[in-house]
Order: sequence, then C-alpha cells, then structure tokens
Amino acid sequence: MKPIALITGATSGIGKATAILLAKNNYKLILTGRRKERLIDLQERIKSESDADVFILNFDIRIKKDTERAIEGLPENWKDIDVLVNNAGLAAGFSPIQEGDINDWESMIDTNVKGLLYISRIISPMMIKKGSGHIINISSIAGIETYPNGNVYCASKHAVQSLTKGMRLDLLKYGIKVSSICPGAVETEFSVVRFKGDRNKAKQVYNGFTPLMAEDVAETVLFAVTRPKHVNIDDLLIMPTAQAFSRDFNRE
Ligand code: NDP
Ligand code: 8X3
Repeated sequence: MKPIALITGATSGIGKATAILLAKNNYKLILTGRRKERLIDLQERIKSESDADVFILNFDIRIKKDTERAIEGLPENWKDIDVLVNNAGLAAGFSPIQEGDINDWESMIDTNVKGLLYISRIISPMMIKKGSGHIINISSIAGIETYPNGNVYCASKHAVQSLTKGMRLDLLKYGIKVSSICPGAVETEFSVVRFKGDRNKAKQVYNGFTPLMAEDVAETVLFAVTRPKHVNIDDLLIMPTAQAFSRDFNRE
C-alpha cells in the first residue's frame, strides 16, 4: 500500500516541489492551501506525470475550525496519514520592531505557529493510533538565527524549532518521527509575499548569487522520509553555497 503524505502550503514553492517529488516516489498526497485553482492545476499535473492519487483540501490554516473540518472530513481511506509536512508559512514585512505592522505579526504567528499547531494537534493522535508516522516541520535559518528586521518572522521560526523538539520528546514513546528542515534563502514566492507583491524588491534578495531552489529542499524532505525505521533526521540545515549564516552572502 502506498504511504500517504499531507503537505500544507502546496500551491507554491517548497510545498509544491515536495508534492511533485513525493508523487514520483510512490506517495499518495493530500495537498492543502488557500488558492484552490492552483491546487486543482497541481493535482492535474501530478496525475498526468505519475500514477499518484491526489486529494486536495482548500482551507486557511489560520482558521482552527476550517482546519479541523478539512481533516476530519477526509474520507476514511485518506485518514491513514504517514507523513505530515508542515510547510505552509510566510514572512510578512521587513521592518524594525518599532515600525512593525501588527497585522503582519499576527498573520505570521497565526500561520507559522498556530496553524502548524492546529494541524499537528489533529494528525498526531491519528499517527499514535496507527503506531507510526513522521512529522516534518519546515523551519528556517531564521529559526536558528535572528537578523535585523526579521524580528517576528525569526521568532515564529524559533518557535517551530522549539515545537519540533517538544513534539520529538512527546511522541518519542510512540515511535513517531519528528524532523525539522531549516533552509537558507530559497527563491520561491516567499520574498514577493514578504514585500507585498513588490517583485523588484523580492528579486534583489537573490541578486548576485545562486539561491536554493524549492526542489533542493524537496530533496531533503524525501531524504528524511526515506530513512530506515530506526533513523530520524532531527534537524537539517541546508544553505546555498553562497550563503553562510543568515546575513553573509558571496555575491558577484
Ligand atoms: P511560498 O510563498 O512560495 O509558499 C508558501 C505556501 O504557504 C503557499 O503554498 C501558501 O498557499 C501557503 N500558505 C501561506 N499562508 C497560508 C494560510 N494562511 N493557509 C494555508 N496555506 C498558507 O514560500 P516558500 O515555499 O518559500 O515557503 C514555504 C515554507 O518554507 C514557509 O514555512 C517558509 O517560512 C519556509 N522557508 C522559506 C524559505 C525561503 O527562503 N523561501 C527559507 C526557509 C524556510 P496559499 O497562499 O495558496 O494559501
Ligand atoms: C526564509 C529564510 O533568511 O529569508 O526563512 O529568513 S530568510
């Protein structure tokens, strides 16, 4: 029987690349996100490229009721989730703390921390019941270091790091794996979202060096989920060769 992976935030970037790669590696997929058209397009693409079954769930992970309803409403044969990739997330804004937009702060905390918790709270008991499972939290170099103007985004990813450790400890006795994957700069829609649609500003983030691609991070997810039963990848930091730590770049 094919394992089932649920990937949050599969409409773009790392989540989408992970969906495509896991589909090619024998996984059935539950894909989530707010942009329904994109989920449908991805479902059709995956079905045409591989024989993977894809179930789409369209909801906003910040809304607890909608998240619960979506997962509880899954058909019984889709509830046997083997892998949860907690990927949905964003940075909103890039301001010093004294000028930060509180709506941006709430959106990051609600998505990156509370949304991750809502879905993990529903799926971890399902994994305990079936006696196995793997939760992969997409964290960040921002969960390890804090950089100027990164304040709340970095805090949200530090929370993801701490929650990964907490989950690992609490789920240890049930044999459930928990991993954190921490990428440096990946060129996705991340910076376009951070800079509120300003594509020129977003492009400048990756000027003069080769950033990671979403597919590079997807490869690390595949690596983590394909380790033998006795091996858990606790924490994996993946950086562009031209980026050391959060602020040091070798730009041309
Ligand atoms: P993208 O902006 O390309 O993708 C973000 C995904 O998250 C989208 O599919 C989006 O779907 C989903 N998402 C955002 N908000 C919500 C919400 N409220 N409800 C449901 N889904 C939501 O960025 P990335 O692929 O780069 O980001 C993926 C993860 O990787 C994030 O957690 C990010 O913090 C992390 N990361 C990114 C790095 C980078 O440099 N790009 C580096 C390190 C970590 P939709 O809008 O359709 O809802
Ligand atoms: C995204 C990486 O360094 O832009 O998490 O915050 S960074």
